[in-house]
Amino acid sequence: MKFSIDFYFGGATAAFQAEGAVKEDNKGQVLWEPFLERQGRFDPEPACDFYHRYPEDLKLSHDFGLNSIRISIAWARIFPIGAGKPEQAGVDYYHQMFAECRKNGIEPFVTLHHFDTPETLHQAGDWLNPDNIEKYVAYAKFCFQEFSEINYWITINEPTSMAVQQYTTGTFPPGEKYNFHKTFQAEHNLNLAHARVVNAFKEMGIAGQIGVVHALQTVYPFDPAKDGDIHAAKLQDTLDNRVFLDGTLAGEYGTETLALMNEILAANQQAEITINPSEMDELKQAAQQLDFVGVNYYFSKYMKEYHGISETVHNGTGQKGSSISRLQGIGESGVPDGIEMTDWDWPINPQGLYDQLERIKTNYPLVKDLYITENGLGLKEEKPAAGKILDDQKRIDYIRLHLAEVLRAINDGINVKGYFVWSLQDMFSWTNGYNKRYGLFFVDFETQQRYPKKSAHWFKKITETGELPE
Ligand code: BGP
Repeated sequence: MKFSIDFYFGGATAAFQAEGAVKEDNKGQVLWEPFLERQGRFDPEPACDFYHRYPEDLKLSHDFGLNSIRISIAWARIFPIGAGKPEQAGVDYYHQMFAECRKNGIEPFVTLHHFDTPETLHQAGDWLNPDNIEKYVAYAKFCFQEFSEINYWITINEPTSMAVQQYTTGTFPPGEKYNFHKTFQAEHNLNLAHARVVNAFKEMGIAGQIGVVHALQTVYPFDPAKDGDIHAAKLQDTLDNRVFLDGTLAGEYGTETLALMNEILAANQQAEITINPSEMDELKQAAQQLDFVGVNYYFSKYMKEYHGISETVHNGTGQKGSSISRLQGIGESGVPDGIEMTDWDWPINPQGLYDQLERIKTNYPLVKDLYITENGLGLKEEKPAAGKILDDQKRIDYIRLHLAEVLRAINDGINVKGYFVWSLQDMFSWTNGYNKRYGLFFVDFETQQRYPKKSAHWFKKITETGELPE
């Protein structure tokens, strides 16, 4: 079993994490800038300076056999305060960068929103404010008309990461914790924003395809023999995955999804969310028209029954075992014996990727094509000595095991058409800074020099043969 000749292999990036140049060419501020400044943990500038170094990174992609890339457009480069008059310098920049992709034989998969809401709109209520949804739709329509060179569009990257980390774990700005009402309202509003953009894309008759990217965390009961653990897994799955899968891939919330959501809200004495019936028609229409779904997969969760108050501690340093996740009315995350953890406390479980793909095929029959839009391993790494190649065998092992699950899924008739490694080159991590590196290419953030890692050479072999090398 091999990957087909037209399979997309690429590196994934995101504008705010890669570009740097946050104040250049009249770019507007995004929600992270004041938030990171208040935290004082790390500076989003210069990132890996993709804004200036994209020709080199695209050439490296080409030289290492990649035929595609995930990139996002920074909304605040086009509309510095989220709406109004477009900023020509930003528009020109993306045209030039997309042309450079083509020059290198790289197909760009372009995300409209990758965690970087303009600060002005964040201040105005972010995804909880319906007016911001309209501004997002206007921005998307502008991009569809302007960037006709793009064939693959993605509405939103990981809506779950936005909603849950903004209002449940507090690791994304505004940093609010345990507000499940706001979390679920934002989840529904993100589904609606996505749906309106898909429907607009189709109404406008834009050539090309449109999809959405979900972070899926496969949730298992810690002890499959315990009813309490089984139920805790369903509740966590509702918070992380189900509301989005149902909303974007089926266009309707299942009865069980709604019941579990309301159970969480009731257990936290928080009000139910508002869902207007006409919005459900929009969700349905979008699900029927969606061309593909992207799956970002890194880890699984193992849930235990828990009846205490919420308590979460984020491991943002890579100190193994420093995280805690106990959510009132949901459950507690545990680590079963035999499951390897990353330094950031993410349980490694390649089969979780297969299980998610299989679940989408079984439960969401409207879905057409699938892509793995992010998968990879964060490691603490040092610059290789002169003339040496950084040995990231652990990353190779991780990617190999996950790609084997992708091949298994394809073999079982699941239509996966591409795989993007997170990340193309080293950049910063939203909640962990610069010391969690994922790239195929090591970046010296002082000099911005790139150094291909062992994984880049290994990955090249797959792109040449379609087979998984040892
Ligand atoms: C996804 C994001 C990426 C990237 C990745 C790695 O959630 O879409 O932007 O950051 O996760 O996560 P982290 O940086 O938290 O290790």
